[in-house]
Amino acid sequence: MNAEIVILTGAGISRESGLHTFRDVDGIWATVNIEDVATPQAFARDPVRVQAFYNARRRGLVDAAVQPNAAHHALAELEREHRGGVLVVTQNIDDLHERAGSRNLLHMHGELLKAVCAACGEVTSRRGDIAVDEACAACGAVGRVRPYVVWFGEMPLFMDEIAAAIAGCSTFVSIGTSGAVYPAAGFVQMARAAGAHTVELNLEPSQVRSDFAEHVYGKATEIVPAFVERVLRGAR
Ligand code: BV8
Repeated sequence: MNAEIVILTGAGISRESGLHTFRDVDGIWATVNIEDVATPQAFARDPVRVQAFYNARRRGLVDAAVQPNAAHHALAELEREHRGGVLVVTQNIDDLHERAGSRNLLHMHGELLKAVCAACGEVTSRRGDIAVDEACAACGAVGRVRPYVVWFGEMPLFMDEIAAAIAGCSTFVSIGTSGAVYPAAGFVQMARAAGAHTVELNLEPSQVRSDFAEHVYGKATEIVPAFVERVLRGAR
């Protein structure tokens, strides 16, 4: 997957679409503990609570009020117009990048609108709730169907493709992420080691701000279209 520009996105890019982030004052982790809903142990201990947490987020995402915003659309335009190739690696489990038109896209933490059977690995599209005692349509196992989401302590998806893309890129851009979660927060160091120019676009400095060569702070719907405009006009 050779792309001149690799872009990492986090919850901040979807904030202006109405989806909450995680670590802002009104974020998801302000009202619920990661250990209670976003680990394999939590799922084993209390599947009712974990399924309810993701069913509520899935219902929120399929709400017609939630639409891609100008930042998602700007990245899709950059992919269409930039000849050197663009890859978006998102930590987000929403589908707003796809709906804005991004195609070269990797969901490293999974997708809220998919389910996976922990018994047989079958991945299916899912817009409705997942029931705790659901039987897998492929293998029949009961109670093993879970959100297709990477929990804490689980290996993120597409790590080999992401490492290869970062090793070959000339510009690495991070948008709307606090730099709190690894391995995603370490990608900027991999990009610097590969000689890429590194840019942080965020509402405020992230926890890995000092790893970036360039910084632009502001709301994603304002700074991302402006950044894309600069790149497409030829200036970096
Ligand atoms: C793994 C899916 C290993 C679930 C998520 C020390 C070092 C290295 C690793 C660790 C460590 N200690 C613990 C670990 C492991 C752990 C980790 O990093 N923990 C953290 C808390 C310290 N990592 C893991 O467990 C990962 N796996 O390491 O596996 C392994 C090895 C071998 C074999 C097996 C396993 C897995 C991590 C994935 C967890 N799942 N998501 C779900 O969504 O429910 S991660 C979770 O945080 C979120 O989903 C999100 O994807 C991710 C990052 O959050 P952000 O997207 O950055 O959101 P946040 O709210 O934090 O920030 C938003 C930013 O936006 C803010 O900066 C804000 O200013 C900005 N913003 C707000 N509004 C706007 C804006 N910007 C622009 N415009 C706006 N309008």
